[in-house]
Amino acid sequence: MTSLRFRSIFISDVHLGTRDCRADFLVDFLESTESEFLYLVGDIVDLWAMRRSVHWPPSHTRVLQLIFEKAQNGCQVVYIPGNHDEILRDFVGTEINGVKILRDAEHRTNDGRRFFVSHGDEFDTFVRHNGLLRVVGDGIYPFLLMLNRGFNGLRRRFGRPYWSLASFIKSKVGNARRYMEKYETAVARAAASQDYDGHICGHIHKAGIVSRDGILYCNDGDWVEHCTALVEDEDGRLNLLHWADRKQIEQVSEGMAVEAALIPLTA
Ligand SMILES: [Mn+2]
Repeated sequence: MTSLRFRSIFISDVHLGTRDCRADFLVDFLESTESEFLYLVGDIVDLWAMRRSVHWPPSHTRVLQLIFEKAQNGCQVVYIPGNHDEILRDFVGTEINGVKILRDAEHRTNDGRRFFVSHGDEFDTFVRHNGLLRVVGDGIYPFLLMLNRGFNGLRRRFGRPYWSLASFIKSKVGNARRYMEKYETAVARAAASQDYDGHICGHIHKAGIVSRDGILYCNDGDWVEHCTALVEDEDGRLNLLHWADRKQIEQVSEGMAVEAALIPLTA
């Protein structure tokens, strides 16, 4: 298998242990890529959802195996717990099979820029009382994801590639869009106040690379709806990869509009 090489890979919001996790795509992604750094930017194992019910097919074990294999083979793997795996925050500062657990991290790109890396749930307080959070809280989001599963099952039957219905609906809801913008602004402001060139996070399940007042806001997306990863090439450039369908890998580069990252893949 040909391997795609990157300097760094950032993924988050995998939600292993739940039915919505697209572990099949992630296994393919991890097997097809190599990197010097791998950042797991939170909500990798959904320990929170697993308290109610556990869905753990072999592909979920395979994801963890591949991560540990990468660490054993010299890749620097950092695990930053999010709000769905916050129990792991008790283990910050320790190392498990070569995987370092950190509360947050600083990543220096190969062109010398400094990025703050964190899951991003700490910014919820800036954007509280908004539509999307209520939607998430009221359980409509899991319902959207369930709808998404059925919809993509149908698409597969008709030979169409994966496409996120949940994301499409969210992008059409004004409240959700305003929430995303507020979130991006809060993240960028925090990075600016600490003299970072940018901030890399996840949490809101919307991948994007946007420049806000000279600060680069990067969100690596998720592996329940979009199957996206943020990658750094050898020149230090950051790109967004869509891995929803191997044949239709979409790449969005720095500087492109954030909405471009979410153009649905069409057959
Ligand atoms: Mn989260």
